[in-house]
Amino acid sequence: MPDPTQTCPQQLWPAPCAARYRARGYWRGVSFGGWLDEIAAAHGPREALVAGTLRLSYDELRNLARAYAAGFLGDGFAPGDRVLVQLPNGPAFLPVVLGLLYAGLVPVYALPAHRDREIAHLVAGSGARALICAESYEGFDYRPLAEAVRAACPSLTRIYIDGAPQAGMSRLADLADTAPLDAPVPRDPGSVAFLQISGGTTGFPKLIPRTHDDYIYSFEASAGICAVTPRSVLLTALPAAHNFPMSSPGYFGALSVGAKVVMSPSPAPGAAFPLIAAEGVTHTGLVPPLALLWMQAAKAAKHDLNSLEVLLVGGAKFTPEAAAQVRPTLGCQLQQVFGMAEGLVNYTRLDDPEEVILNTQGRPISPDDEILLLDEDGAPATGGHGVLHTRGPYTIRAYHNAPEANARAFTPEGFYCTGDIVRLRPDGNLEVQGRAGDHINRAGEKVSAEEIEDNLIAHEAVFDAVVVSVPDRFLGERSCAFVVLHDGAKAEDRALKAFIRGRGIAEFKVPDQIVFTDRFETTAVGKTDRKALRAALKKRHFA
Ligand code: J2J
Repeated sequence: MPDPTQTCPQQLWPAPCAARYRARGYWRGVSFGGWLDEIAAAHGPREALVAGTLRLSYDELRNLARAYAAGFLGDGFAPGDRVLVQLPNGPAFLPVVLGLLYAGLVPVYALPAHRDREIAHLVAGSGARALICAESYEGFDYRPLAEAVRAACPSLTRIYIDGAPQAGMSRLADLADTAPLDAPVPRDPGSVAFLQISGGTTGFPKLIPRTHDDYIYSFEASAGICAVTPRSVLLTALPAAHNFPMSSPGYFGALSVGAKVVMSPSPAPGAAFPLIAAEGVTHTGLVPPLALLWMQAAKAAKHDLNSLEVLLVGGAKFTPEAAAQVRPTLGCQLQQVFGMAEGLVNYTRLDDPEEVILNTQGRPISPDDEILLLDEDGAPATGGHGVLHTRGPYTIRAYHNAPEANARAFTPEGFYCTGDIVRLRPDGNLEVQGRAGDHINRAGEKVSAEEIEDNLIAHEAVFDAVVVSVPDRFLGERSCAFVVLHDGAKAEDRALKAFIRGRGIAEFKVPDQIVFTDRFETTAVGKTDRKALRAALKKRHFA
């Protein structure tokens, strides 16, 4: 087992690439700590963050982050230590994350929806020494989860609770009372700033190491492409730990130009619309199912949404028909975004012809983003469509601590295999056409078929299980599990779902539908080829 605290050499860009990215000005050589000082110096008294009743200027945001930074260091953490952050879109999220980065600590992001099995996996994979979570959110008490993870993971010594801690845990807010750190803890801008989670096609989520240099480039360039200016107001509606609301252009992109960031506790229209009206929100990002919901809700909305200028939609395919409804219903411009936490992000440009904005997922951020289309056997694709492979100044070269996944997901030349089947149009824009991999894109959350299968097979009555994605009018895709029981065994749909929940995984991974079947016709498709089996089952039942 590789050491979870070490960076593997494959993670680093080859020296000539790194030199080019620096020479071209993509990598500015600034760490997140330095970046926070830069934005505070440039925009000090301007409003930076609105979250619940908290309102902070850039100066105040930096001071609070500096206090957290001093607090973490005072608790004995050393630069480079990893800290798991599982916080909802509330007042604590940004000051805490910026505090960690200022102290040279490495956040490991998790979603509020994750449960103990996933959190333990992320802690073990990163060697995290501390865990930060809310006391409760959406009716779930995170403290027993944190304690269970600590019991399972020897690296984890400290638990910070945003709210009331249990015995043996610390109160997060106490850290904010520490005398602020004067200057950021120096970090190599080429080093890993944080670990992001991948949607994952196989097994558990993998950890994505993003460096200061590459990430700051991606969101600063995104802010320009999305026309975020100091007078912009960006609403963070999607879960803040996701790469999309973080960096496309995200709250980091907004802060980089002196705009105001508003955190919405939920992406539901009931929470977001009043904030749009009250704060004059100009930009936000949504996954397609939420965009559909907002367009529906806007027809009867009591709130004034006139301030909205740009709606970014991505994370899953937005149909041209739905795309055409954005301006008539929400009165703002659509910007499609096709990105991934591993790096590459494509945008339609705001001055593109309507046809491009409605029908494509745009083109890359950087002139140095390389696009390679291969067929499913790895040969150069013909006819302008194939599986998208990419490398460039903000796309990782390897996952953290995952040699087997790396062997599958990266070519020897360092291209990341996205698993997305795309068409590259002559005008340079990409159209996402499907996926080569086996995951379910459930309302933008990527769920690995294999991970659900493994959880189902753990049930004593289950002999075998195969999970496929099924088109869903609202979610885009939903999961359907085909289950074969052991001879004579009995299990019901509801009991199996409850079993999966009880194993400590996020609710969005519980199969939406379970179909019991006698056996899989493995002979027809080859015994071990689960990919072919998935395709055959899907075709037979849902074609
Ligand atoms: C079709 N599929 C899409 C799109 C992502 C910005 C926006 C999204 C993500 C994201 C992100 C799609 N049409 N417009 O990180 O910075 C699918 C593809 C892709 C996978 C990545 C960002 N936009 N997808 O969704 O890491 O299959 O990032 O490979 O969660 O989502 O998922 P994720």
